[in-house]
Amino acid sequence: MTYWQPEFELMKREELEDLQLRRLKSTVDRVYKNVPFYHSRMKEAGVSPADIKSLDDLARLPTTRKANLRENYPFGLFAVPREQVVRVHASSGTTGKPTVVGYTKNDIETWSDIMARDFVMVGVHKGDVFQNAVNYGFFTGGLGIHYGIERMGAMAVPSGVGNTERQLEIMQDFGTTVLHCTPSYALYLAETAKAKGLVEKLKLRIGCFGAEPWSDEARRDLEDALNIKAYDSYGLSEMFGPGVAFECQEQDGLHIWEDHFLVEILDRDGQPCAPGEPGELVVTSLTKEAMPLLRYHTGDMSYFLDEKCSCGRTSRKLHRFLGRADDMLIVRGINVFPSQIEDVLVSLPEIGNYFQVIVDRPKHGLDELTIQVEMKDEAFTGELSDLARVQRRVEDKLKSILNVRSKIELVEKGSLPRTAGKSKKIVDKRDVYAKDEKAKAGS
Ligand code: DLL
Repeated sequence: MTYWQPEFELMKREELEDLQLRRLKSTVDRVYKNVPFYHSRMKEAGVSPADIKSLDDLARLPTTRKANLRENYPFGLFAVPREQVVRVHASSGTTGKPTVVGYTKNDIETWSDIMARDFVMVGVHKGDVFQNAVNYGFFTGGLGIHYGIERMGAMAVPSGVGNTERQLEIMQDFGTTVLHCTPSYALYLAETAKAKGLVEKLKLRIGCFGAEPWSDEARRDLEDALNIKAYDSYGLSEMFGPGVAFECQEQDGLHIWEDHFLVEILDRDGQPCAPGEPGELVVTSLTKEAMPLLRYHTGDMSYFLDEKCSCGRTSRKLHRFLGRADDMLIVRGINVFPSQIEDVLVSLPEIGNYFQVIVDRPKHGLDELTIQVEMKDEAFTGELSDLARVQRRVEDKLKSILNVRSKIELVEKGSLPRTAGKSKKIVDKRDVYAKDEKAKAGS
């Protein structure tokens, strides 16, 4: 077994907790002194840096949410003078002002080591040709992954986003062995490679996929289609970017790097969830310099897997993400996670990997859940009665899992939108109505 930083990856629990406490104290001290937002929030909560005596005192600290980043746009949460910030990344800002995150030189070093740790963990070697097929801009998946590849010594191929034909050409010409992109783009690449009869010409061994939720079945499809082992990669810009949690070769949960991140799983009321109970991942950064965050609500739902991992790493593992707390649909009062829908769809042999969930509320009516799904070519017999049978089968299976009826619309393969970035699987038309009503009320 190879490790990038065995001194941290294999650290005994007591040593790790000592380290976490030291780092937590230092982080709290720095934000109290240097970030007016945290200074006033801590004063309001009646807690000072001297009160942090054990890891349990974490619960006394104020929490941070995405809205707080927006309110402090662009640099208001920096804990170091602006001159020490050597890079920024930003979110796209589709839901308001973009949120900006900053990095010192040390932050870039720390992040590169975290990424290198992840890649070595899944078996990437120095000689590997590593194609990074994501956006190299404000998105952290471009430069974040890139620096990690260079740090551990494989060859970085910054192919960037889109242009699928060219991506596949590069893969063949350069002999790409490791691919990083979003899982939805990987599925599209796989589909295109198969259609062009290119799969045999590829040398891929490993796929690292993340930045959006995906399922175990999608993993199996990708592994079969591309002859690779596929690993789940989780991260968020507010905590550097990619690399926060990553699967090891056991492919059974994501190791979260607890020497850098102090993690909690909390329920809706902000109370810790019982082991195995899903809740929201809340993270405190322990080593970030430019923009440390206390108890950041990620909005991502998961739970701790508390068994020891046979890879030897001692950090706790998280179950594959179930979706976002705010993605959770409430349809006729029932909580529905898009990941539950995906799990059902991908388990049916007739159904392909693309789907879109549309939630609508007819005037004065009940919520309606419509799911457009692409059928696999081989499942098309041309007989209408066969289509109706598949449709019923999917509807029944979904009803038994979700406890709410949905309408299935079977669509032709290739007709749902493909994207090279994060895919949009949910269209909630009810929001539009809400806005219309607000607009009407205001006029
Ligand atoms: O998506 C960082 C990243 C880049 C992660 C490349 C992995 C690979 P943001 O754009 O800030 O950062 O989006 C973060 O994406 O809060 C999750 O909701 C979602 N997300 C990221 N990875 C996963 C994953 C990057 N493996 C947001 N499974 C997070 C499920 C994920 N959701």
